[in-house]
Order: sequence, then structure tokens, then C-alpha cells
Amino acid sequence: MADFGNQQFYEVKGPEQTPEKKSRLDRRLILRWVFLIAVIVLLIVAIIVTRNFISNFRTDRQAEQSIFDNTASEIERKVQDCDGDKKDYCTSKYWTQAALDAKNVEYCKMVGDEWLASCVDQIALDVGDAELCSALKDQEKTDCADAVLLQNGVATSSFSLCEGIIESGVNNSCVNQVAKDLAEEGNCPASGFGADQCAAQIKLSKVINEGTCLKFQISSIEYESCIDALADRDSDGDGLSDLDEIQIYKTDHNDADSDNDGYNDGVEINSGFDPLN
Ligand SMILES: [Ca+2]
Ligand SMILES: [Ca+2]
Ligand SMILES: [Ca+2]
Repeated sequence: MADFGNQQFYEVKGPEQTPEKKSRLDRRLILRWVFLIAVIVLLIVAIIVTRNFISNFRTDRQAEQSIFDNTASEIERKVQDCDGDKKDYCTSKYWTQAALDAKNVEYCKMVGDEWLASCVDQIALDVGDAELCSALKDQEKTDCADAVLLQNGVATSSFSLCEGIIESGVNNSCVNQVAKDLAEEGNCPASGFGADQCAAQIKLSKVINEGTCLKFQISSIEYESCIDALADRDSDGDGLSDLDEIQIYKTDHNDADSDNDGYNDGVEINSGFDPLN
């Protein structure tokens, strides 16, 4: 207690700072500084990265614009050489070609409404990206995306890509084509999308491969597919379709020279000889 005249004051002492406590406080202070410096460094890095990104983006855009302008000038010059009544056609043709070369659907917007879908379809199929079909609207967009999914689904034997196809005819075609590829592995999905159709298609493929669709009980649609397939195919390359060999000539559709006399079945039929004797 301190005595000042009549007043008595008590010294107010703060909590006593032990060495351990002081050390803890120092560490906290250091950590705060480290944190602050780290935040500042991160901010600086973020600013630099963003500035570079924007700068690169601008440069890319300028480069794209420059290429577009050059293309436009070149096409304009070429169109000058077209006959007066063909200028629209020439413009569409040259822009379509430029779009395909650049694989850029933005260029397709220059070809005119009549050719737009064709231009976008070709690029989307070429690149294999259904997203590019977004440059179209309504049915044309659907057709474009379906075509890309069909192409990619068949190329990768993917039922899930087939499932994304909206038009049922294209959807069926996709499943059937994938099923044909899988038939060799006998590997249809056990259940879910495409399972039943895949199994039916493999059964049909087997019957077609054996040329036995005429003998087996299959549905009328499958029968038609089977007959069409046999009519389109000449397995032994003797000039006669499998269907004609099975149904009309009774020759071996897997043997070009059914009677082994050195003349193939097609030659014998066309020359009026008996291919079986
Ligand atoms: Ca044949
Ligand atoms: Ca034959
Ligand atoms: Ca023969």
C-alpha cells in the first residue's frame, strides 16, 4: 500500500508473468505474424496468377479474333470470284470448310441457317463431343447429340452412352451395334438398360452367322433382320449372297466352291453349270 497524504492507494498488480507464460505469449505472437505473412504471400500469388490468366485469356481471344478476321477476309476474296447468283452458296461452302478445318462451331454460325446443322453435326462427330451440338436448337440439337452418342457408344461398346440417346430408333440401333461387338465375348449386361435387347441381338447374330434364320422360330422383326443380313452378306466371296446360296441354290454359303471342281459357285451359276456337281 502506498501512502500519499491522506489518500491511501493500493497498487494494482496484474497477474504475474511466469517465464513459461511469457514464452507461450511470444509463440502466439510469432504464429500470428507467420499467419499474417502467409496470407499476404497467398494474396500476392493469387493476384499474380489471376493477372496472368486474364492476360493469357486476352491474348488467346485476340489471337482467335485475328485468325477469324483473316479467315473472313480470305473467304470474302474467294466469294468475289463466284458467280453473282452463287455467292450465298459459295459463302456457305467456304465457311463450312473453314469451320471443319478449325473444328470450330463458332465458324458454323457464318454458313447460314440452311447449312448450320450440317456444319455443327460434322464437327461434333469429328471431335466426338455432343456438347458442341448446343450450337443448335430443338430437334436438330437432339439429332446431333444422338449421332455423337451413337458414334461414341459403338466405338467404345458403351451401353451407358447408348442410354443417353433420346430418339428411340437411334437408341435401339446403338444397343444392337454394341451387342454385336459384345457377341464375340458373349458379354451382355446382366440387368438394367440394354440387357434384354442385347441378349436378343446376340441370339439373332448367332442365327444370322449360322445362316439358320430360315429354320428357327424367331419373331417376325428378327426374321426380317436375319433375312436382310443374309441378303447383304456374301461370306465366302463367290458372288452369291448367303441368302441366295441357302434359299435358292442350296450351295454352301461358307465355301466358294461347294463341289470342289475348281470353279466357284457364282461362276458356275452365272455360266449355267450346276455348282453342286
Ligand atoms: Ca456366297
Ligand atoms: Ca458358296
Ligand atoms: Ca464349283
